[in-house]
Order: sequence, then C-alpha cells, then structure tokens
Amino acid sequence: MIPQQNGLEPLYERLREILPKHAQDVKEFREAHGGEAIGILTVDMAYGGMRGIKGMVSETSVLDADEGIRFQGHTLLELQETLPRGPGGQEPLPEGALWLLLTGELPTQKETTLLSKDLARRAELPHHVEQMLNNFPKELHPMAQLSAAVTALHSESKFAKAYATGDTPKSKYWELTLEDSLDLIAKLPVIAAMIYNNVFHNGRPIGKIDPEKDLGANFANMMGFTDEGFVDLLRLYLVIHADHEGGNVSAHTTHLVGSALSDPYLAYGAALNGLAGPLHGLANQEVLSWLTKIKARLGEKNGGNWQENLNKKSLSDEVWNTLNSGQVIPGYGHAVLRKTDPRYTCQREFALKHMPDSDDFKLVSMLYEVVPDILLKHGKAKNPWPNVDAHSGILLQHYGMTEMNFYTVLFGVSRAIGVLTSLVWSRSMGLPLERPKSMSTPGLKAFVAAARSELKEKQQRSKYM
Ligand code: CMX
Repeated sequence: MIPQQNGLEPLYERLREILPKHAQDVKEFREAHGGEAIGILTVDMAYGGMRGIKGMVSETSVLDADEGIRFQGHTLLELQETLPRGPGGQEPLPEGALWLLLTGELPTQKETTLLSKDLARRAELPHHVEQMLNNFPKELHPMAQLSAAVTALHSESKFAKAYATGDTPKSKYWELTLEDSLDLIAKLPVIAAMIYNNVFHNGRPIGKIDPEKDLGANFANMMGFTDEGFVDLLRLYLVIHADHEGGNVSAHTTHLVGSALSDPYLAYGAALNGLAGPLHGLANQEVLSWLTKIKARLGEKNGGNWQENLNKKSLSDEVWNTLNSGQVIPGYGHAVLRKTDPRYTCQREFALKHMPDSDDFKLVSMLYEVVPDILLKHGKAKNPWPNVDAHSGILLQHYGMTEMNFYTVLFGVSRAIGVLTSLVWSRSMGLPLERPKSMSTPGLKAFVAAARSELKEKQQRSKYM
C-alpha cells in the first residue's frame, strides 16, 4: 500500500522512529495536562483576526516576536552556517531545510544529496497539468496558474487513492502524506518554470531536470538562469521563505484544509490562494511595483535620473504620500514580529556581499533608514520594521529576473517545504478536523453581560462569607 521509496529508506526509517514516538509523547502529555489553560481570550481577539490566540499546534517552526523564526529550534543565521551547501555555493540547500523540518535533525551532506536525487526523480508532471499550463492565457496571474496546477495534481495523490480503498489504517496516513508532499515539492519548480517561460518567454521549453543537480540549481536552470550567484540566491530564498510557524495565512490554510483529510495537493492549492493576497505573499510584488513608482517620480523632472534625487527627504515624502493616500507601506509591518525580520537581514547581508554598489540596494537601504520612524509617527502599525518582502525583489532584479508579478510564485515554491512537512507531523499525531467556535456580535454581547453579572453575584456573595 505504501509506495516504494527508491533510495529514501534512511529518511523513512528515521521518521518511523521519530514520529510515532512523538505522537505517543503528545498523547501522554495531553492525558496529564490536557485541561490546563494556555492563555486568555478577549473580545478583541475574536474581532482582530485571532491575533495572539494560542489555538493550534505546529511542530516544524516557532516564531518569536523579537528574534524571528526558528526551524526545529534553529535560527536562520545558524542554518546559513550549518546546513549543507550546493557545489561551489555559499548558501544553504533547501533540501537540507526539508530534511531538518521533517526529522528535527540537521542532515549530513549525504542525506541532503539523497533528497536532491529523490526530488529530481519525482519532478515530472502529468500530461494534463502540462497541457493546462500551456493553455492558460498569459494574462492570468502566475499565482492563479500555480494554484490551479497544484490543485489539478490531485490526480496523482497517493493519499487520496489509498484513503479511497477504505482499508488504510490511520497510522499510515503520515507516510502517504509524505509521499504526496515530496512529489509536490519536486514538481513545484517545474510548474513554476513552465509558468515563467510561458508568460514571459514565449513558451520557451524548460529543458530537462539534471538528477546530479540540487533543487535550486535545477529550478534556476529551467527558468533560463545559469549564473552561480542567482542559483545561490534562489537556494537561500527557498530556505528562508519555507516556514513561519502555523498561524500565517498559507500555513494555517494548509493545516485547516488538510485537517479535513484533503490530500496535500488540495490543501496546498488552497494555501497558495491565500499566499497570493497583497497582505501576505503578494507583498513582494507590491514592494517592487511601489519602488518602481517611487523611482519614476524621483526621476520625473530629471530625465529619468532618479538616483540624483534620492535622499532621505525625497523618500520620506514618498512614504508619507503612500500613507496619506490610505495605502500600506508594502514590506513593512508584521502580525507577530516586532523587530527587523531576520529574513530581511539575511537578504541584506547577501546584497552587501554581492551587489553593494547597486542603486536599487541603496534605495532599499535608505527606506530602511526612513520608514520605521515614519510608521512610528503615523502611529498605526504595531511593528514599523521591514519583513521578508521588503528586500527580495531587488535581489532578483539584480540577476535579471525583472518580472515582478512572478515573485510570489517563488515564495509559493518555497512555502510548500514548511507547510507540507508540518502537515506530515499533524497527520502523524492524528490531529483532528479543525473547527473553532465562532460567535455573532449579539452572542458576544450576551456572553459579556452574563459574565459581568456572574462576577457581580460572586462579589456580593463573598461579602457575606
Ligand atoms: N503601512 C501602513 N500601515 C500599516 C502597516 C504598513 N506597513 N502595517 C500595519 N499597518 C496598519 C494596519 O493597516 C492597521 O491599520 P487599521 O487599524 O487602519 O486597519 C494598523 O496598522 C494595525 O495593524 P498591525 O496590528 O500592526 O498589523 P496586522 O497584524 O493587522 O497586519 C500586516 C500585518 C503584515 C498585514 C501589515 O503590517 C501590513 O499590511 N503590511 C504591509 C503588507 C506586507 O508587507 N505584508 C507582508 C507580510 C509578510 C508576509 O506575510 O509575507
């Protein structure tokens, strides 16, 4: 019933030890402490997008408001130093992050290579998905193409097929989910490269996957990029965007849809539709289009020479104009973070190393100097610091990937690594259908009134005791 893993046995063997043990640990923890409170709920939380509610479990990563994300306990800075790198590269391989997120253990170079080879073997798309991608109008946003193609891969789901037989034990769900997840993670770069070539390069063929190369190198090559710097940037990009704990829109959607035992293709297709929103993943496209507008305005009276008008005063005016017109500053602010996003810092370090003299980098750096103070003065955003999306676009531009409405697709290729491994963990613990309780405003008002009168009664009673 469980498909042959062709070489990935060491990973499966390790997971067969780790995941059931963890599930047992959780069972015992719940038996002993299941009734203990882990926070309070307020009316504002119910109206405020559930901010701060501790209401779900996600094992692969945890986000600290000040420190940023940790993948299985490791900061991104640590991972940049410890995860295996690609040949000739200086940045961590996404396959290494995948192994770590799945097992909680840092992989060796050999284990990472095992995954690279396995993913290359799984990359081929079924004909109907290729055909569908080739038939999409060029005007259809790349994210809509990506989510439709991922949903259509449902035809390949080993989980859905095994479930439909009616004799698959629950204890096997995680293995089938892992099989689908690996297949999907392998196919995503192929889908993305087809979208890129179809929409922006007249349907140029993507070429063949090289089983000797890593995921990032193959992905870059399929999109027509061979520059080693770009390949390394893509590896870094795929690592840092992979996971951001469980509550963000794409992770939570995967978890929610997956909790209905929808297969990983259906769950991740839904997640991609959330990632495509401007307040979430689309912000990387929004940043670039905002920067482009700023440059056009700075260069307006100067024959396009925006660099000459680039100073803190002119940039501050631009930022205030955006805020005063009721728009958000894309790439700044975060629902959880309260300091500069380490994913921003990673990218800034990359830029300092590879493109210190770039004018775009100077623009983004100067924004970093002016935006936080302005957002503080503006007085709304709880976090005035940059997030991951503030920096990624200009790095891609530097290497010639100028098509900004493709950028969220790269985010989509990466995010699968985190949220699907999280789904594997959820299935191994047998987490149930997600179904929080919602209330209406009259219901909430009645609840608050009842709670108040109960409190009053208690206070009255205690007077006579
Ligand atoms: N520019 C202007 N106003 C901002 C702002 C920004 N960058 N960030 C937050 N605010 C405003 C909010 O719109 C909100 O205003 P209202 O009260 O009028 O609705 C107020 O400040 C309070 O918001 P918050 O509690 O600080 O932030 P949220 O948790 O509600 O939202 C986020 C978080 C990311 C949606 C928001 O900061 C934002 O819109 N940022 C710009 C878009 C962006 O960069 N998104 C990418 C986030 C990273 C990712 O998921 O990829």
